[in-house]
Amino acid sequence: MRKHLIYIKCLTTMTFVFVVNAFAAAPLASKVYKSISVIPLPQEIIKLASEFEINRGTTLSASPGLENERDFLTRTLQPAMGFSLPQVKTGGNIALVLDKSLKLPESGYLLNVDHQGVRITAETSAGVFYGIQTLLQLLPAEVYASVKQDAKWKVPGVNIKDYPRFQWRGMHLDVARHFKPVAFIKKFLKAMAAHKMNSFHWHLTEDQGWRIEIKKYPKLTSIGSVRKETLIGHLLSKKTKEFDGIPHKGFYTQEEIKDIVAYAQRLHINIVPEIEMPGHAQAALAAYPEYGSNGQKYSVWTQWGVSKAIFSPEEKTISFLKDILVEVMALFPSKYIHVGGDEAKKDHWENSERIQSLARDRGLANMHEMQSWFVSEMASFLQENNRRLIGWDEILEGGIADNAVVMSWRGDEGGIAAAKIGHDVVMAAHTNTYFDYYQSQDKDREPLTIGGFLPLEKVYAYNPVPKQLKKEQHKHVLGAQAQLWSEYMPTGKHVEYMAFPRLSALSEVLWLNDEKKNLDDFANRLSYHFHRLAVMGISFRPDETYPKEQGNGQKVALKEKL
Ligand code: TNX
Repeated sequence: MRKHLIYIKCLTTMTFVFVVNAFAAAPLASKVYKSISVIPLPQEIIKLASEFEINRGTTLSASPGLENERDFLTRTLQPAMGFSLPQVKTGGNIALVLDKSLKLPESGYLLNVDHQGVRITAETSAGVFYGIQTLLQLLPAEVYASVKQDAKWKVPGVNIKDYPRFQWRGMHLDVARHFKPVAFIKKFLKAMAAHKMNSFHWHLTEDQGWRIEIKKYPKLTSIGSVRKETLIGHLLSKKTKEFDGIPHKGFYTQEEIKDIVAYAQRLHINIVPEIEMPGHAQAALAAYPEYGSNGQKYSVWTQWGVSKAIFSPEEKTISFLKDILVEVMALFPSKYIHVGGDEAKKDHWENSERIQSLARDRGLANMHEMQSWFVSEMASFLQENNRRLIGWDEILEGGIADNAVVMSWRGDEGGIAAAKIGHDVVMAAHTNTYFDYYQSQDKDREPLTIGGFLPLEKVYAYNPVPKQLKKEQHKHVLGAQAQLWSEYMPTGKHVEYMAFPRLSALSEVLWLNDEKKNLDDFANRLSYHFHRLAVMGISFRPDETYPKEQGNGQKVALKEKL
């Protein structure tokens, strides 16, 4: 059992530092939890005896360059407080300060609260932003409400020094199987930011729908964003498949995407767009069959699983996809552009004389090498445009493109193999990060999912740096992310149910150093964090295991809540 250290400093003439084991010293620990239940837990907290009250008289100042962070704080507090904090140039009771001399790890910050006020200091605006998120979590959960309270809020005295363990703290969301509106995306981004997560992987194209407007190829959305109907129930549950007869459609215009990207930037979240290739291409090929591999006419897929529809590896298709990436790059400033690469069934390549002869001309031994050639074309194109390709771990098969980043989903193995040969990796092992899996083994009470079982504890236990890596290879692990594949998540509410509270657990995996993690301590803080999620209007899955004293033994069908 790892020890979890909380430093408690009493502001007296003498300073006492108690080292508290959250398991052993329950009474003292629980006092701390009442006032401090920040998720993810800061790296170092020293609790002070004094406190500060935020009220109508409290002023706010911000260094030049922190206008966005200042506005974020005032905008967040205003609805609940019923007034905006008055601003002063310098020396506010709440002071947001940029200080280039701190020498904290990347995105780190210092947060000091005492009877005189609140001071958040960091080298970067991102650091200040994370300090603000911590400050919000030192306040009552009601700060996230939009009901005017004319608040007088006590902030507990603390000295916090904090910084993230990983630079990639991600969530993926599949909006292709089931489209989600702009308002939901923004709500989700805001909730991510509250957990100090900074990378949103937006899965925009699939067999079952193309969700991003591309001006040069309008049929991608006029045809590719609409499917006639959707499979009812689980893919594997019945011999005769039934469909709902209801068209499912939706896409984001470029204007909407720009708006979401700008919104995310204000929350210090980078959006990594994903355009799937060469597989998961059926919706695109329904619109433009000429870029397929066997001349087949398609319609946008109405069921789940992996379609055999695959882009052809011919020059004209490569140009088509590069045109699409040009528009994608114009919309997304992200250094990383995701091109999928997963689950590409090669049957139509194998069976095509034309593609076999192309392989011979290119000196490629098999269709894995053909996929590798395909991905390398995209990698060099992205690199010429000063971006980096990222793809699912299948991009290792047949030889990985220079400079490509691997997203390791089938387990840790892909990530280990890639890091060993010097490639950067993002860990996304389905065993610990697939939030489309069941949250409980009592499956009858849960909404239908794709399968699997991923309880909160298993998410919390994840260590994105595999033991097999040598110390000098650790730097290649950029971080990790969880996946929300939406075959069985038709609504935003349903996504929230699958995401929370597992996202809260993941945020701590990604932020807090591994040796400081402690499941029981997290569970205690989570019991208060649930109030925050509720005030934010998030339809989280109520947790019956943690904290142990909660849960009245009543078993309700959780799926009825959706
Ligand atoms: C595998 S993970 C997929 C997705 C599915 C998911 C369901 C990956 C790269 N591909 O297309 O939605 O499993 O869990």
